[in-house]
Amino acid sequence: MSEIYKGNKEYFPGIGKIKFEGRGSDNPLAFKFYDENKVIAGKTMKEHLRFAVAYWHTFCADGSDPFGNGTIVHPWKNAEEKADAAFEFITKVGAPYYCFHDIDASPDADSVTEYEANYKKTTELLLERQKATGVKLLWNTANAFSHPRYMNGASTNPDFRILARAAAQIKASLDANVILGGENYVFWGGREGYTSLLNTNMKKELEHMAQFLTLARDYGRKIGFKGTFLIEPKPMEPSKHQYDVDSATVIGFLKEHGLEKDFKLNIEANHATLAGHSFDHELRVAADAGLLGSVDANIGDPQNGWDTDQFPTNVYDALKAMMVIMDNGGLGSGGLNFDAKVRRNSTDLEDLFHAHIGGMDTFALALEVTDKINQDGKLAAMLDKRYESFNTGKGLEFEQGKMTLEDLRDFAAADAPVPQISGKQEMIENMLNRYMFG
Ligand code: XLS
Ligand code: NI
Ligand code: NI
Repeated sequence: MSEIYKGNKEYFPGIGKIKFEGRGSDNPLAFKFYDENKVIAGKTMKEHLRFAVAYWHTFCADGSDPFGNGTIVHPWKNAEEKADAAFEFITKVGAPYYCFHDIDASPDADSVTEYEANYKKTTELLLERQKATGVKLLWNTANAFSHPRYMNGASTNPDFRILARAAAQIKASLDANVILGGENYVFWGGREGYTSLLNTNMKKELEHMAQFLTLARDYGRKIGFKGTFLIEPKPMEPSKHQYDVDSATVIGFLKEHGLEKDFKLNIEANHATLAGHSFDHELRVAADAGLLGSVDANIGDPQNGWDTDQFPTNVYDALKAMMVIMDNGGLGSGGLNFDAKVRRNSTDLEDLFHAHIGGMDTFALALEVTDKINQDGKLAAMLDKRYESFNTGKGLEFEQGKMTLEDLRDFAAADAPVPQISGKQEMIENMLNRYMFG
């Protein structure tokens, strides 16, 4: 198993394996906080954080936006060169995982059989490189939103023939997943939604989506997929209204259709903010339902109302996310996938390294601070204390379902005046700053 993967050509010359140099280092191509072997709360940083590189952004995105052509030129052209570049990059940056859409890695084709044949070849390319490096597949997925055929949706398309065409992509992607030993499989419903209710039978579309996911689940299990299926909520963009709006909506949908044993949620920070929530809110809702599966680690820009997919550099937000993730006992088979791209004017290939180093350092810091908070125990104790009236007496009876509404009334009528108890928010916020910078 080689440290750095080398294909026929070196795509990132002059950059070696990114090393941990610590806080004192001013080497921009070194980790200041991410020390993969450092043990925190019984596991290494690498085991806690389970970083993944996203094929679509890092090896495909060319900087184009609705107003401008691509600005970033990639020297890799075909699937094999791209795979070489990908594994060179992933091993240089030291991420244990990667994620991809079918057509990020493999050439698309209108004919299903040609598409499948391409995908088979690409799967072999990827498998060889996984074996040579030890890099693993966190998840793959099918892009059933870019091609014009999906303009009215994939599994929610009003035309059955398009639904079936999407199924061919999902089937092939599950086949590839099993060969590559993927730990999860993702569904992000880019165009599973509507642009106008006037031409949409929402009930029918949602039933189709549930039926489609059920068939995918059954097929995956049949061919030996043992990992977790993940749904990635997002409220809009590209659709005006996407059906998988947020964690709570997806949890309700999974439970309604009996899918909650096989499916969990992949929470993306920028999708949370688009839904009008915070990242930690979405993680918390999923974790509380026992359905937190994985994370797409990125950030949006508060001045932009769209999915800017920026690399996570905000330690405060990452900290609040890590607090939920650690409280959840980690991410299980999930990980932190950088669903993030460099800005359109970050045109050096080296910028891909700066971006990932920053993201990895940000979550490493967040992990360290979360551990400090947990070791100290003060925050957890304050949280417990806030609910202590439910630990004994009538409060406990209420929690145990032993009280009626009349009992509550009688308790209220008999009890002494209730003291005012502060929520102490500012004090807690100050404590967080001390944990971070103290
Ligand atoms: C788009 C999504 C997408 C999924 C994978 O907003 O984040 O990249 O993660 O299809
Ligand atoms: Ni995503
Ligand atoms: Ni996104």
